[in-house]
Amino acid sequence: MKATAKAPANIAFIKYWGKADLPRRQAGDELRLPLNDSISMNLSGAYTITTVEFSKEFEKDEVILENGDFSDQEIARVIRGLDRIRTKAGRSECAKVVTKNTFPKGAGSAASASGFAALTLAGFAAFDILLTEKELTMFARLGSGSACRSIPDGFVVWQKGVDNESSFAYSLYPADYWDIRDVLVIVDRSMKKVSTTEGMETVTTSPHLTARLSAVPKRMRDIQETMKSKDFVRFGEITEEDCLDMHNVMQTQTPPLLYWNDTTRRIMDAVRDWRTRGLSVYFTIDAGPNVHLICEGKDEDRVLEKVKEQVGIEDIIKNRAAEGARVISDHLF
Ligand code: 2P0
Repeated sequence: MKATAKAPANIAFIKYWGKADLPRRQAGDELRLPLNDSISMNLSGAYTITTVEFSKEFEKDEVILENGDFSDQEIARVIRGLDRIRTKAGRSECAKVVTKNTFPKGAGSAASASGFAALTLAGFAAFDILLTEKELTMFARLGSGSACRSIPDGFVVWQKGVDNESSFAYSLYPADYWDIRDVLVIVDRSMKKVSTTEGMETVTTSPHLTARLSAVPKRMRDIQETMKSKDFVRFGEITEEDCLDMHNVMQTQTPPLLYWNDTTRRIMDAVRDWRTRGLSVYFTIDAGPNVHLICEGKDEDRVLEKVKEQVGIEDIIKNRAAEGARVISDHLF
């Protein structure tokens, strides 16, 4: 009873920040229903590969991260994910989970998204349980909200919904629909000090949250229009606008969440400067200092050339749009 899955990280153009079911979470029954819809693209160069093996021989669950360490809290969260899979499958075997990321965990590059998408897929596959894609997105969401967007292919919408069944993700377009690139610029590999789960708990302390939640529905409609017509400039503008809007909420929460560092700010300024010189590139930033440079395939080489001139860069991960999570056959472990 063993299976391996590969799942991509995803970058959101309209972002998820804040949960609607905080009282439930406090009661210990978190559904991770988001306050707003979001839209993302799976990343070809940033992914997680996870093997789950269930066996009667195992006396306890074991969770191993091959290239790093999990905290006790993170291991407990993975085990809660295994428990949900066991409950659905009507099984009780303990598991060995071995996982590996191609990118730094906790640095705002969505390791929990690819991680819980891969765990969900591998876990159900190990028990030979076939779920629909929609059901898989719901189970992945219970592990980490944004993980639901790493299950379907390409460009993905997460519909916020009002309960467990109505909050799921679906593919809007396949990966080859539009040649969008994400040049992920790592400016700090260390773990962020405040996790996204913790950070979202105080979202309602921001005086800007109400304005953000009123703006997002139109932004969701508008960005989907730009995707339909492949209007890259407008698409980039909306992406940047939503990123700044989300960070405005984060920065005005109590306590404030200040994720950017000097290099982040320098790259944001540089992007604006490159645009005035005719290079069509936009930035977006998650809950960390790393910068995602969004451009079309034809401009990627120029973007790479430009960004490599910047100081303070630790790594660059090139991404195209990717398919969603997949069960893969035997592998390295
Ligand atoms: C996003 N982020 O839409 C936004 C942008 C971070 C900033 O989804 O508590 O790790 O596990 O549901 O999914 C990160 O939030 O939070 C996230 P939990 P998650 O990509």
